[in-house]
Parts: sequence; structure tokens; C-alpha cells
Amino acid sequence: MKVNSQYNTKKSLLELYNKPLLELVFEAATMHRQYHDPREVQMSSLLSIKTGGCSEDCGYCPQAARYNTDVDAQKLMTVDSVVEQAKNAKENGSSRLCMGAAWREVRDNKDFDNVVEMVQSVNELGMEVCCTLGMLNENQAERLKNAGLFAYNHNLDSSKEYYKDVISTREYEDRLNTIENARKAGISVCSGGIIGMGEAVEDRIGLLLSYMEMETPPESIPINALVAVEGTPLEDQKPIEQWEMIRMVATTRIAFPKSVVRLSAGRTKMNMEGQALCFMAGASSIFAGDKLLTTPNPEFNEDMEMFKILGLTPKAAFSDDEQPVSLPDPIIEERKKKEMERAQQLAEARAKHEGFTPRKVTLVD
Ligand code: SAM
Ligand code: DTB
Ligand code: SF4
Repeated sequence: MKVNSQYNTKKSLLELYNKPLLELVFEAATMHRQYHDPREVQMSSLLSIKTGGCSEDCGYCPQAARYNTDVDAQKLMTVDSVVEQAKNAKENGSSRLCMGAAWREVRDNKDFDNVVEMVQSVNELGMEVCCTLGMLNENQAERLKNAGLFAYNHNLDSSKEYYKDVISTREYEDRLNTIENARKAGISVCSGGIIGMGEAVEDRIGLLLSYMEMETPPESIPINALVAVEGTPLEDQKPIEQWEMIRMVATTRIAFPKSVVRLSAGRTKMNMEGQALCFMAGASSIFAGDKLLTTPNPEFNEDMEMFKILGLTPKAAFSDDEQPVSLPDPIIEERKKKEMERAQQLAEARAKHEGFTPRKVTLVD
């Protein structure tokens, strides 16, 4: 059961969300156990491969160039340093790496070729590779799929109605198109939202209804609490109560029984008991490591302690789906061939001139 037909209307979802908390958690926990192992929680690592300088105006985002935040624009990381970070993450127990870029959309250039190479290399380490790079066309989705991309993250963030209040530089429809392009390429879809941006409960339900309307709902639904960052338009938003996070996780779990519900940004404002109720209510993934993309996340050791206390175990990679195969990318192969040819020509030219002593020239005025 991918969507729960008992809760596919605004009214029924609102009623569910507003149930007495413990009843809601109990119902969610019961559903969770039907489709998931309640002891397992996936540890994913986030890596900001291209930080800051983004042209979009997402009101929550510290990486938008137009806001005066502490985040400075950086260049794309190198493939080698991404592989090094991925190895570290794997050693620390992460089975998934999510690479994020502060781009409005993917462009067909050398940077994208490098991202394709990153996907190939990290997939070859045996980790689930997820990317979140902004808008994507069909061809770009296809290249990522062939490189071995497991999942593409592209959040709808909130309801269609509230979205306009938070972002003006793109439409909800643009987001839906990108999700569709990833889906068509056969990539697993990760898409979720942020609560605590000043939206009404109806907007949280509206987000879930957008996923209900899809032919296939996302395999993975991250639930983020806003991390209010100084300098962004949402800097003064009051932190949400953790009960709201628990309600949102539980409602999502019940509405999409098979999807992985990810307890994402905002955990630094939660205590262990609050997080435990989220796991009870069906969250089965966290971001591990003391940094999300640009903002803080609980310390690794703190999370390990929490896993120990709650009796949770980290989930292995590819437990729900097969590992994708990384195929050679024709554009990268062609570029490498050209680079080899150029290097060879240069070496030949050097060899030709070896032993050649330039004639002495006397300059006269
Ligand atoms: N630029 C790409 C895009 O927007 O799709 C990918 C990177 S973007 C940072 C990925 C997601 O992070 C956003 O869609 C948003 O849901 C989440 N995010 C960004 N800033 C956040 C914040 N301050 N608090 C919570 N979530 C945030
Ligand atoms: C998602 O839903 N949350 C993650 C991941 N997908 C890419 C990102 C959270 C970012 C929080 C703000 C920051 O650290 O910059
Ligand atoms: Fe750019 Fe993504 Fe941040 Fe929006 S959320 S400003 S698109 S990096």
C-alpha cells in the first residue's frame, strides 16, 4: 500500500493530524511495523558540494545570494574531496550520501560532468547516492541515473498556496516537473517539506495532498523543521514545538505507509524523548554528522548514544532496492579521450624539439 486511501482528503488528513497525540503515535507505530523494521534507522550524510551564491529567493535559505547571511559562495568541490568525505561518512556508519548544490537548476557544463563523476565514484563505494541540485531536465536526469544515482531530492516544501509566500523566483509547477523528470528516468524520489515557516496546519496537509495526487508518491519524504537563519526573511520565526514535528511525522507515516519518512533538519531543537517519539511514529532516517548543509546538526556521538539508549540500529544500504549500476558517461568519456589526445600531441611536440638549441640572436636597435 503506497498511499492510504483512508486518508486521502483534506478533511480526513486534518482529523488525523489533530488526533490526541498518543493515539496518533500509536496508529502511526502500528502502520510502521507493517512495512518497516522499527529497530532500523538509516544514517545519511549530507555534503554541500557547492555552497552559497544561489540566485533563488527561498525565504528560509541561508545560501541565497541576495540575503546577508554568514554563508559565503564557494566553488564546486573536487571529485577527490567528495570521495574522501564519502569514505569518512561510510566509516562512521552512514549508508547514504546526499550531495547538495546551491543551484537554481543544473546546467550542462563541466561542473555537472564533475557531479556525474561524483555519483559514479560514491555509488562504487557501495553507498546510496542522493543528489539535490535544483531543477533538472529529462536528459540530465537520465545522465544521473546512468551514473548510478539512487535518489533525487527535490522538496515541495509546503502547500501550493503557501509556496508563493516563501519563494517567488520559481513556481510549484517547476518543482513538480523536476520530480516527474527524475521519476521518468527511474530514479527514486525524495521529496518533502519544512514546517515552522509560519504556515497553517492546512498547508502541512496541503503538502501531503500534493504527494497524494502523484501517480507514484515519493519513496522518501523528509520532514524538516525550519532552521531560522539570521539574515534570511524567516530569521524571526519562532521555533515550533517538537509535538508538531511528531504529529507531522506520524501523519506522513500513516498517509504513505511504504515511504521512508526522514526526520531531517531541526533536530538540534529537539530532545531525545521528542526524537524517540518520532522514531516510534515511523521516522526511519536521520542526517548524521554535526552539519547539515550549512547549519548545525547534533554531534555524531550524541546520536550514537541515542541509538544505544533506544535500541536502534543503522540501516544498511540498498535494503529496499537494488544498487544501481554505474555506466560510463559518453560526455565524460569523450572529454577524457580529447584530453588524452591533447596530452599525447603535446608530448610528441616536446619530443620533436628535444636536443634542439635555439639559434643565438643578436638584437640591434
Ligand atoms: N538548491 C536545491 C534546491 O533548492 O532544490 C538543493 C539544495 S536546498 C538547500 C535543499 C532543501 O533544503 C530545500 O528544498 C529546503 O527544503 C531545505 N532547506 C533549506 N534551508 C533550510 C532551512 N533553513 N531549514 C530547513 N530546511 C531548509
Ligand atoms: C532535506 O529535506 N533536508 C536537507 C536535505 N533534504 C538536502 C537539507 C536541510 C538543509 C538545512 C539548512 C542548511 O543546513 O543549510
Ligand atoms: Fe537556492 Fe536551493 Fe537555497 Fe533555494 S533552497 S536558495 S534553490 S540553494
